[in-house]
Amino acid sequence: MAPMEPPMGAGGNRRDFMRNGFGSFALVCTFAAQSSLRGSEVTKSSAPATSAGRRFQAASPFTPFQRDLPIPPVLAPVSTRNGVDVYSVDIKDGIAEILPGFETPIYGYEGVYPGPTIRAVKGRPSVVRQTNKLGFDSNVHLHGGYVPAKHDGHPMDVILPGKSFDYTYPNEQDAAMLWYHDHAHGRTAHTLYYGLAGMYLLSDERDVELGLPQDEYDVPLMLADHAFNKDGSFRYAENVDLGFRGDTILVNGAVSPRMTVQRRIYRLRFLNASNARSYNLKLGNGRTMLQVASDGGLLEKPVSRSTVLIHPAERVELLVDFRGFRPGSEIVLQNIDGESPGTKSVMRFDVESGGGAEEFVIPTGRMRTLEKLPAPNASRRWDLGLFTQSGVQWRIAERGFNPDRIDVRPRLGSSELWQWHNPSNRVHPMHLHGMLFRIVERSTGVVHPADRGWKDTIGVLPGETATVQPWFIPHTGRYVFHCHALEHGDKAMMLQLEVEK
Ligand SMILES: [Cu+2]
Repeated sequence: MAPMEPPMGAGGNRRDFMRNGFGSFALVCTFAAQSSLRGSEVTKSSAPATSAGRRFQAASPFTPFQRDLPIPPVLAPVSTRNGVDVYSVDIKDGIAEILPGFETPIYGYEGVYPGPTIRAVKGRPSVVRQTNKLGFDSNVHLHGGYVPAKHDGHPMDVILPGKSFDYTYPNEQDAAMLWYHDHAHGRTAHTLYYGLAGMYLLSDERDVELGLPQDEYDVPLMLADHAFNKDGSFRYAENVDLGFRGDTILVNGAVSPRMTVQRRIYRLRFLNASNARSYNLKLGNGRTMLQVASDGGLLEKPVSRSTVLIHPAERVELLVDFRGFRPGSEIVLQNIDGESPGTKSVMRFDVESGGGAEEFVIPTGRMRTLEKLPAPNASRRWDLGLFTQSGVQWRIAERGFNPDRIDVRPRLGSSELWQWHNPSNRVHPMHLHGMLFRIVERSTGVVHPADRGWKDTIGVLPGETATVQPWFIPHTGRYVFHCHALEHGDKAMMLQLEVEK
């Protein structure tokens, strides 16, 4: 394996990274008071003494709800050949303006953060030519996709600097909110944190038949927690046990933004692209939201929810009906598990007057019939644990990742029962590549109706034993399954399976 490059965007060096990464700039909130802001929006004279007070002073770059929600650009195909859409993406350094007046160096697909959204249609394959213009190995994993092993972005299948790879995506599965991100082994905590993530929205005619909101009323939302250095660059400090925790929530790359909404129904598609933080989402007034989809697409029936827990790498799609709100209402979406003002405010919806005729509907009956799985023909238990004999590492069934070892060889078309046993005090969002599973049982209680659809990631809670049933379709070959707390996955919490004919 190539030596690890320092995980810096443009303009950084290893020494700066080490200093900033491991120093004790305890509270980024102090940033506003000390900053040398180019646009000088910050006035520090009347700053209150506490960091929380500073954060909520108007006009700090960390003040929530100051920026309109950005929507990542939709990638246009460079060509269409025989019904296949061909895209071209450069993986490269870029600069994002996340804090007004500051430049934040990133790694980005097409140099932007979040990466451009790819909109694909079921039955219509796409080819994405990814060119690695970074100085170190990269690759691309389509998370949640039924993708041939060669195109899955296995951690050892990398694109060398200066090279390209054509990822072919069949798009044969039902509509779902997928996402794409770097998966080069050992550095995903750095590369995702520094920006290598984008959304991949696969649609089919069922969305239209059901009358679900479309176009501007169908909104992709990428959540990620970050922290900042005084120069506006991302601050990262490695913590292999806890995983990274930032003190600021970004939605589509903006600090707790606001979104103007009409008095209509919206489909809000949340992706948790954070390294290791889980969110517990709640609308400010406790109004219920209707969950229509999870990782693997539509649920059988919509599920009414007042809070929604979303772990790293999971997706949750909610319908929110703003017709019941008065014009001028400001509705905050909170993360009730946040530990500080900056990690509690996710975003705000500002309801406009007017609204017009609603052309979308809220489904009330069955949206989808989930396929029946074959009876399981094996049962396995995977213990999730910390290993501290040679530095801090994580283990699955007392094993760390070894690319030369296949840990399980299921047969194509079969299914098994996999029991995740988590005696540790961390959440482990366990993810299976290239395939989907169903949640069968949780020791902490019944399986929530919203968790009964197709899944590719399950947040296994501290002390919990969760049983899932993967279905090993539709491709043979070598894949991985791992913890999606990125610091855990990088530090060996990953095993390999090979699906055999
Ligand atoms: Cu983990």
